[in-house]
Amino acid sequence: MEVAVKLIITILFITLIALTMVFFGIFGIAPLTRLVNKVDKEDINTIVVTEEETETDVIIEEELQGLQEDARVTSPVTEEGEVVTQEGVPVKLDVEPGTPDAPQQSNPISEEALPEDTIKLQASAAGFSPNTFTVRSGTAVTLSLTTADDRSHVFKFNDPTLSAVAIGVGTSKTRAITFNAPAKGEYSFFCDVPGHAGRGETGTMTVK
Ligand SMILES: [Cu+2]
Repeated sequence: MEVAVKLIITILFITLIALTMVFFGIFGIAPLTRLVNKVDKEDINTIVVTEEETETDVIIEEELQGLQEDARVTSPVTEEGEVVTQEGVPVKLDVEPGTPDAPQQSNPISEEALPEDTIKLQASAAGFSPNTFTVRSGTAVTLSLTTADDRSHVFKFNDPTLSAVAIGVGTSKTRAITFNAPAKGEYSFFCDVPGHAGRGETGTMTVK
């Protein structure tokens, strides 16, 4: 009889220890371990992302240094086709040209270096050539302006919602700007050099 009681007590004792281990396993030590692991992984991810950005910065800088001084590019375009600032924020089209939120015009660039789908305009006393072009609403449009005479020219839209989209070029130079085409409609443009619009340097962009 005494032996049976001892056996039952031993079994109960072992069961208690086992239950305690399971309890701590579920609610105690194991979740803590998981939490620590999670924190570690997040830290690692943060570090990795930072390193990637640094590497990208270095690559971009090297690429810029490798390019000729006169081949500085326009504002970057995301994979989704949105034109953004250097900080990755979508550009604004109703701000002063050249301000940080505006799409940036390139430095003087050769026409051959421009993307294939660039809309290439020439400006001279004879006007813009072509003086009409059509783009699709929302798409990233690269527009270039080349002077075809010995004057400077400044491309601007009349619509204040596109005030940021402007290109100013000197003699025999080409510059480009990239922006997302606005809502469907017709947008007239002109040369902002005094006297130039009056002699016919005007045109229309159609957005479909
Ligand atoms: Cu002009």
